[in-house]
Amino acid sequence: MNPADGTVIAHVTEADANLVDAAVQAACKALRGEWGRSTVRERAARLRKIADAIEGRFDCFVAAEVADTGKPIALATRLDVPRAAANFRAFADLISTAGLDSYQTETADGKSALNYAVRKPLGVVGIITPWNLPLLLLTWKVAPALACGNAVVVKPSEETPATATLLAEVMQSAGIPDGVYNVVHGFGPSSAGEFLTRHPDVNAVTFTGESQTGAAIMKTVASSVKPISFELGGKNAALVFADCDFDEAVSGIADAVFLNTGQVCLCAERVYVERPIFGRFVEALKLKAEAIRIGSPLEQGTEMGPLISKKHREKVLSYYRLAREEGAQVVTGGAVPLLGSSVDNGFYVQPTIYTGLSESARCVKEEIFGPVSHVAPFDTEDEAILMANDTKYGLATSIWTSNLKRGHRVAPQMNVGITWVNCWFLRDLRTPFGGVGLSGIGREGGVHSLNFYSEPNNICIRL
Ligand code: NAD
Ligand code: 6OH
Repeated sequence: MNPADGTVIAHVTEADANLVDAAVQAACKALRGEWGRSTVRERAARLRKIADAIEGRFDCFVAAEVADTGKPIALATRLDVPRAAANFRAFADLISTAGLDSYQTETADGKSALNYAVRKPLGVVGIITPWNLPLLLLTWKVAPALACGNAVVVKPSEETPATATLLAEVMQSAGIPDGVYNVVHGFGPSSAGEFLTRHPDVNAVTFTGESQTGAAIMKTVASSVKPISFELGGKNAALVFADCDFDEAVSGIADAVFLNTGQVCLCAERVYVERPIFGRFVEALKLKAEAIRIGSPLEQGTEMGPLISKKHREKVLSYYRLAREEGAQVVTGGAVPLLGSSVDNGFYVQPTIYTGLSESARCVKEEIFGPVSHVAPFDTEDEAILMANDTKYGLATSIWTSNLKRGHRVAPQMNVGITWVNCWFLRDLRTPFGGVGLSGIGREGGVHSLNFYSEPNNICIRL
């Protein structure tokens, strides 16, 4: 369904257990063939070809992503599709230069042994991804999995099946052997997602999505003790100190709250502002929110599209109602915009800012995943740190200050996987990415991805 106008754009076949099994068997067969014997150099070259082929069909990928998600064409052009190509190039580079441990070992008899580890693929990796950044998050896992020599079966979100399918065409054109990249479509429970995680020949599962879904997948994979990597939800804080560069902080926070209609796991749904600038900051953020151009994703000037689905809009609107019940002051938004065009049938909501909630309010504790944030004042650095950390999630924080010492002092005290100082969602693909608590298990990115998607085999030779 097109979230921008509620029309059906395509039908997708739901994979049953037999079709999932066929995909897994195709992957097993590929591992026994040419792909299983491939060298690092060959795989790196193929990954670069995939990146080139994505760029060769750039407009197709943008169109598919925009149709599936309703995100503005400018955003898919700037973020999603370039990152997909970058993911393949990054892991082509990383696998080409990655080393592993080696130790010369002295033995009791005065002789020695040589230990060295080699990197082996896991085998068949099941990859399950969400709808918010469908191609970006899928390729973030497919690229390192292929770099390490695995075969994959991917199950994209039922909301956003198109780009994973287009990627299969790209794989063929880039010379990836049949069976190395397989796509199955469908839902999660009692459908393709569960069949994939349950499959005995799937050697590892990597998942990005909701924390609750992560818990369900963990139960399913427990009986076969599969390695897992989970990138889950967030209820991320931003700390704005009075000594920040004010305009830079307002723009940065507006981005951190509203990008992709607030549907980025890293988005800041809790903003804490030092009291001397609180009033001025809230006013400036309100002006930013009200200036966002909401509209058809196909128009170049559009800055905010709809939410992903009717169901998700109902969830976000239920939090907009709950915020009022919990005693919030509505600074701006809180409703459905009326745009006076065909997009009024789409799943839009207004960018929304609240103040005045208690720190124990559900709207301050639970992930909403929409273009909404609560802004609260703080008086001391210690108080700000305590409030930021008072959550069961732990994905990302951003800190806004011109005091470099403060930035260094506060950043390591954040109970999260990623802290940005004077920026947000600034990515270097070599860095560890992931969360603590309800936000995930494990890290992907750089060598951390290589370590998840491969198994070291230590070889010890008596000299
Ligand atoms: P979701 O958990 O509902 O679905 C994600 C995927 O899991 C889909 O493909 C779905 O079909 C599948 N799935 C659902 N139940 C399953 C089951 N029982 N077994 C196997 N597969 C199952 O998540 P969503 O609504 O698509 O995405 C939004 C959520 O993802 C938010 O919570 C967001 O914070 C999180 N997210 C996290 C990150 C991160 O890097 N930490 C990145 C993006 C999104
Ligand atoms: C979540 O919605 C965004 C995740 C981003 C990444 O995983 C990334 O690598 O940038």
